[in-house]
Amino acid sequence: MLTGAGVSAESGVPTFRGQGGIWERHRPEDLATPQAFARDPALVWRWYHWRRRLIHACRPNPAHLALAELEARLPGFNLITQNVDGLHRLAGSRAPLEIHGNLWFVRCLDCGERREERRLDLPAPPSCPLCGGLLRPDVVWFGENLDQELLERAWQAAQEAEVMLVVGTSAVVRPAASLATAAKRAGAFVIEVNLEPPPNSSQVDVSLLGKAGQVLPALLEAS
Ligand code: BV8
Ligand code: ZN
Repeated sequence: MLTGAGVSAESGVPTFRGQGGIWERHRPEDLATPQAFARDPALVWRWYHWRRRLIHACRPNPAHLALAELEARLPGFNLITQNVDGLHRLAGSRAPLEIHGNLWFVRCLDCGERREERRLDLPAPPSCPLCGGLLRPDVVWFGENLDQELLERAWQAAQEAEVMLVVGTSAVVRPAASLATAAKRAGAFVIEVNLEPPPNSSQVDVSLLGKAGQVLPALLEAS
């Protein structure tokens, strides 16, 4: 499994690209980069504060629940997600590989201390309880490397997959998007679930058009 923002869309979490996406109002390089945070930590944190409050009110939708159920039924099931909203875990997925991090965790710029931070009354960047340094959202920004160990496990899962389901991603962000290509090259049958057909250059064997919250429960029924 590789999921993107489209799997959380029906929970009310805004996607990034396309109509209503959050990149419509902000340029990603203005907010989701280490340079942006260095330049204006208060502005970048305020954006995450807004997203945390919005996502806090969102519940897993039938797509998340169907994936948690599929995991329970299928041995050797791996879920890789680009989403930072934590909804797969909330739906019961046991060990989602959150390759872009999780916005419910923060990390200290100075001492590296990483901790869960669920408070919703933090309009300004919090400071580290250990060293007083600035805390940042524990997510991967553009231009930052992904966690090597997580990425290694994701490549492994992609290369060993017999079937790869790619759900709700525009597949523009690297290296996440390359995971589907790697799976395909290693012989996996690639099924895409999206509102829109894949670009013709894509390596999708079957494209299931529709909302993840409807298609995935139907796939579960049929499995
Ligand atoms: C890296 C966390 C090595 C933060 C995110 C030039 C300069 C510098 C870098 C680059 C460059 N060119 C390329 C790069 C690499 C860059 C990249 O890929 N850029 C892209 C934009 C061209 N990648 C990186 O920088 C990565 N790091 O490469 O390190 C390196 C080091 C130094 C220099 C170079 C390289 C780090 C990438 C991680 C960035 N962090 N998020 C945060 O979220 O706050 S990315 C962000 O996009 C989210 O994580 C999101 O998950 C991800 C992908 O978006 P999608 O999930 O696909 O969502 P999107 O809105 O795009 O699409 C939604 C889809 O769902 C649509 O297809 C829609 O049709 C569908 N949909 C909607 N509703 C539904 C649905 N489908 C089904 N049902 C529905 N109901
Ligand atoms: Zn610290």
